[in-house]
Amino acid sequence: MQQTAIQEITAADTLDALQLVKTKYVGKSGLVTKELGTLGKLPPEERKTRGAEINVIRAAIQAALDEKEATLKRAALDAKLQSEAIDVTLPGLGLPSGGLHPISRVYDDLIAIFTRMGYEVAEGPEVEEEHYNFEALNIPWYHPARELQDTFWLEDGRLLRTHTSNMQIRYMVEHDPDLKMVSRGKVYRYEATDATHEAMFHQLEGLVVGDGISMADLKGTIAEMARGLYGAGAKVRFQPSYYPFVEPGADFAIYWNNPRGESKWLELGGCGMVHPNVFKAVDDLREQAGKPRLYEGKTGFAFGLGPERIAMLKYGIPDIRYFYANDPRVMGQFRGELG
Ligand code: FA5
Repeated sequence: MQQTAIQEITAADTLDALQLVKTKYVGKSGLVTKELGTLGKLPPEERKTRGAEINVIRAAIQAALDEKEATLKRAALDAKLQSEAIDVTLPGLGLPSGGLHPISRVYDDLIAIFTRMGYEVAEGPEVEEEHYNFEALNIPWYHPARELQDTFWLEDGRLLRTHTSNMQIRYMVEHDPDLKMVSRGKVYRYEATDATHEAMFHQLEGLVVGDGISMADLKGTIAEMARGLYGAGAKVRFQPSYYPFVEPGADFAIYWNNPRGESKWLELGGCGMVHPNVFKAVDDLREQAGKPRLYEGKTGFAFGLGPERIAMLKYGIPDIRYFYANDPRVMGQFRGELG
């Protein structure tokens, strides 16, 4: 029995297997234990020698078990340390990382340029009252300009703002002149989409109000923005245009060589000198809110532009709809710092 037990102990290659052998021989109802239990039936003279014999066998088996257990435990510990060891020569694991959307990148560039020039950054609602989107901006209900910006209406009479110019009004109602403000955000128009038009897009609005502000200040500001975006060689172009909330009004374009060697005039947005009717509408709203009328007689300029146009040219994206289609083949190119 001792021999088979030792063989089985040697063969046991896991702690579990060893435990089975242990139970089989020296457990409570193991073979050796049972053998000891038979001693009581033997005559007293045999009992002593037989007992001593069995104890020797039991001690040998127990010693073999203990030794094997220690060996197996050491092996298990070694394996564990081995698996936890750090191999500094292994190549690192690539972690998937997100990235900023190209529109966010362009916005960040623009905001940085304007905060450097001392502008405050404001944010306002996308669901807007008709008054702030149209009336206060000198666009009464019968005005044909409303058709230039086809509108998503809500059942409660409010609308999805068609431009960020609502922020001109909201900001002037809240803040006393003089001021310099930029505001970014989503705008919505009920129009058919194509490569350069989306129903949801973004705008950056700018507003400066003070005394003796002139068209020259406006042109200088747009030129400074262009240089901030595209470097010292950037050129800007203004063409007369009509927006009810400015007089005179203009569209502006920037001439730029992009990284792919394309140079072109990029029609970016509209601008102009704040219309006196806008200041009057602001003072009316301020008066209703118990605030002093501080705007009539002031001068100011405003502009609004589309960052999608900048991003399309900067990153060589041929169709505005790619920005919002969530196609990983497109947006996957804007991971990390790339771009
Ligand atoms: C306006 O929205 C005026 N609020 C801009 C303004 C502000 C004028 C302050 C004067 C003073 P307009 O509709 O032209 O203007 O839009 C301005 C810019 O938004 C456009 O030049 C273009 O860059 C972008 N834009 C207009 N419609 C879309 C569209 N459907 N998809 C993408 N970009 C558009």
